[in-house]
Amino acid sequence: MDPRDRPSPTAALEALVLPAIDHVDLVTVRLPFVAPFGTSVHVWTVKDAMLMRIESLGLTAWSECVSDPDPFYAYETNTTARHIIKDFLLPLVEPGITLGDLEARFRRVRGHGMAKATVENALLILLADQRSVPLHDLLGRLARRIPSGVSIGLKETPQDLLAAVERAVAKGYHRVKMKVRKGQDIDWVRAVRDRFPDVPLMVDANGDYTLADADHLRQLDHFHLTMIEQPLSYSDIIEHASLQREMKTALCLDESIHSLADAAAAISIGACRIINVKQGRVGGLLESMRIAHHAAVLGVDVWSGGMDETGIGRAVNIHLQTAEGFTLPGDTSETANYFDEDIVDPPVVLDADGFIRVPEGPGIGARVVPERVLKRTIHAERLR
Ligand code: OSB
Ligand code: MG
Repeated sequence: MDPRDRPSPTAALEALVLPAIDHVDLVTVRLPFVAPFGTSVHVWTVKDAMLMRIESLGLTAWSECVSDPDPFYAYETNTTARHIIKDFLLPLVEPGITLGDLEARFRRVRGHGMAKATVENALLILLADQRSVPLHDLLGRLARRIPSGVSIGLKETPQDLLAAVERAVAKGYHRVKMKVRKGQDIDWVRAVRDRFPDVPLMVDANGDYTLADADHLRQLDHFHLTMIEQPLSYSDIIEHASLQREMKTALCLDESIHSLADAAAAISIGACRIINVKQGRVGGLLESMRIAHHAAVLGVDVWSGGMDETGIGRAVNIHLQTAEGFTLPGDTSETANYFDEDIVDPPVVLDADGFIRVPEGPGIGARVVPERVLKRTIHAERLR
């Protein structure tokens, strides 16, 4: 069946009517990571998370912008997101219009998906709170257990890497992702494979290679990896199709995918066999559901990425994974993997089988603890 003939997974959401809003604040918190997190591009030692707080008729909803202070994962930063939210997106939010209307208004603003998702998530969470239903319920989905996955950053030594994989396997994570970069790849993957022959394993290069490295990358075909995430440039799709034709291992796109149109193009030219959906990167939950639905129709696997979020963004990613099409474990790990003390309670934990429970309370289903937010705040601004 032509994907366009299937019922839209977001029609009911597009019809939701926006409530009146009394106040909007942007609050940036700084949380130390339990250990530095390194990709081929940058090493982060703290999480500077820009949060949106909206107040409406006595209820308060929080969302999280997944940008960093720097442009080392995506072009958006906390500063650009603040600018776009404040000067272009928030003025378009009007009570009485539908979420679909709002999306149409947002479309005039080109790009800046993380900024758009921050606003859309805050509104969806508020709407869920107002109905006293969990976010996944508002999305029209049933609670289910979410499989877990962990993303292990670049380590100083292979021993450190093996120790981290050991901990993940002992915890019961359903799959392990390890970051790689040019020169810190084949031997490191081999070391992990020799020690853990059966663990579902994948690598993420965050765009560190070029097509000239194709022969080198082909060596990864020997390690039965579930996928290689974003081997080539953050902005490329077409060269990934060339590389995919030369490799047995499935390629997965992360940075390159900003919309349903990108995902559809990538799938149709064979640039990847798997897609990492980060709700922030693609502009929100509705576009995420459209991508996952489109992929499901075509039999392409999708999983939810992460941006080492606080409990707010982490909860949003968990609720999203109840949607149709999320077929593989995502980068959804325990809070303790990142923070000793989050701003949200309770923390995300794995059950004995390595699954994560989808919260059943209203909204994100976890409490944002005001004192912890206050203690960690490095910037705050009232927008409305
Ligand atoms: O490429 O998926 C990525 C974190 C920050 C920026 C980019 C990425 C990541 C991760 C960690 O891999 C995902 C997580 O555990 O939240
Ligand atoms: Mg990635």
